[in-house]
Amino acid sequence: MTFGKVQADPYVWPFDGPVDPKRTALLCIDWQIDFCGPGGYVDTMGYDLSLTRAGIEPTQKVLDAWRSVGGTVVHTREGHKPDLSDCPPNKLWRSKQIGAGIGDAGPCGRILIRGEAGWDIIDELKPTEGEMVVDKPTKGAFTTTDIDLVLRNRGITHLVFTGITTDVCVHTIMREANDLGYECLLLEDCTGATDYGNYLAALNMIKMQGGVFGSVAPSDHFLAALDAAL
Ligand code: C5J
Repeated sequence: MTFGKVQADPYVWPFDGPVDPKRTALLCIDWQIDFCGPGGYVDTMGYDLSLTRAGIEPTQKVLDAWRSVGGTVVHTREGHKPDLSDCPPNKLWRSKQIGAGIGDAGPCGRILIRGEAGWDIIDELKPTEGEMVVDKPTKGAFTTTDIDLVLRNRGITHLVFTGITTDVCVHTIMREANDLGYECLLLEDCTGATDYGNYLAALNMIKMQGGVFGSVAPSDHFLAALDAAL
């Protein structure tokens, strides 16, 4: 039966019944200027911003629909303390190698530092009052924040992923969540990577072994399932 379920690849999602907005959270991962805005971290590294910006519009549509049904929304932000005490020396060193040192001054303030302009979430996808915002100094979120505790307290068992970058923070968080038993879906047009080949590979990796990390679908399939489920 697919009523209220998402036509996804490699399996119709979720595995256990129609989409249930009470048990499902929409994740908006690292939609920050540093990852998709002019003058941010990704831009300073010289990557093509159109790749990480590609998912903004589809994510806005999903976010609007999800908010209208009162679903839980969780935003994450990657960033470090101003004194860099939570930045591992190897992460800092590598960022300097590529010319975008964490904590260095850039057009959007200090790169990847909490409170700076570049660390902010882009206007198009700004959190609204009451939405959860998770700050993490890491690619993942489950080992360094209270996200798991908060989701479990709300009875959340299913996660729908949007965000950037597909192959780094999105994948890391999806893998963490999947290991903890969350039923995960990635919306393929609501994400992007700094390299198109890596984006495609990241989608493909999820689909291996019958959905080793969950399932993947276009956002309009999710919206159709949501309509049907309601
Ligand atoms: C990266 C992220 N790519 N949000 N962070 O360093 O994917």
